[in-house]
Amino acid sequence: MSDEEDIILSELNDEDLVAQMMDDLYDGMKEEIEESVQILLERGWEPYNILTEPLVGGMTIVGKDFRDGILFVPEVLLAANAMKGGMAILKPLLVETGAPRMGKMVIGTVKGDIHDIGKNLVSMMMEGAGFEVVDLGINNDVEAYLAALGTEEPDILGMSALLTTTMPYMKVVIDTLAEKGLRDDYIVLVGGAPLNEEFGKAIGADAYCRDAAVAVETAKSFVARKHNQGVAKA
Ligand code: B1M
Repeated sequence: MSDEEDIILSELNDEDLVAQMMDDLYDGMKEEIEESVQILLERGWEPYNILTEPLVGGMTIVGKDFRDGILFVPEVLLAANAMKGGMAILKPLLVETGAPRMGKMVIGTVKGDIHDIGKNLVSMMMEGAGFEVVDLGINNDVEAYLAALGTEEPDILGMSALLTTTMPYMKVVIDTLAEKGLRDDYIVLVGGAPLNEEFGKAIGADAYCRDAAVAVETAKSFVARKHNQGVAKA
């Protein structure tokens, strides 16, 4: 029997359990991740801290080894699957906060891009903060965004891109909104690992959001500003 098989997750202290979860995420061990998430919840951990420390922290390590050619797509897919297992347990806890209704957001990953973990995390945190979220999924072209904006009439359009090759597509969407005279109808927030503030400004977004927590804070402040402007005009 290997050392791995001897580990009883519930007997590890918090620090060792978090380290073990990062290893398990790396190895794509979904059931172990789910069990560990439950253990941390039972120990009184805040769902947000479970998301950010072992899960997002573990995925950062996966990302580095993926970049360096130590991990390949199949392994990263397994890690992503394990992460999603943990996120599924946390989602209802993040969403059921009883927060007052804040506004509505349509969000999707842009055309050519199938990364959805970060976007899903943003959706969960936004819902937890009281926003209604319509998630368009991955690989959205400009027509898909426009159609959803038309039917859903949100306050916010959120776009996610994880590839340097797909992030320019955000500008295509924003330019199309401008051409149709719709740009000022929405707060446009963008995010994803390769973006930065400068890029957000350059493409004409209202703001770049570094992570899900920043997305929530940014959305809240823009929506409050929009409402105040509405009151001022009335
Ligand atoms: Co891919 N991948 N991947 N990948 N992948 C990256 C992005 C990469 C940086 C890895 C690396 O080389 N280090 C690299 C991109 C390099 C570049 O463009 N410069 C890369 C590559 C190259 C690729 C492929 C091209 C590999 C290949 O096929 N040869 C391929 C592309 C497929 C495609 O999209 N067309 C590919 C495929 C995949 C998998 C399918 C295996 C898998 C995705 C599974 C899935 O998402 N369901 C995958 C994964 C998992 C990653 C890494 C390892 C992890 C991404 C992730 O989930 N992070 C990633 C490495 C990395 O980013 N370090 C990598 C965790 C997540 C919580 O963070 O997504 O950054 P993140 O989201 C954050 C913030 O960015 C922000 O908030 C989130 C939460 O805090 N945010 C927003 C994100 N979206 C937002 C939207 C907002 C606001 C904030 O709107 C308002």
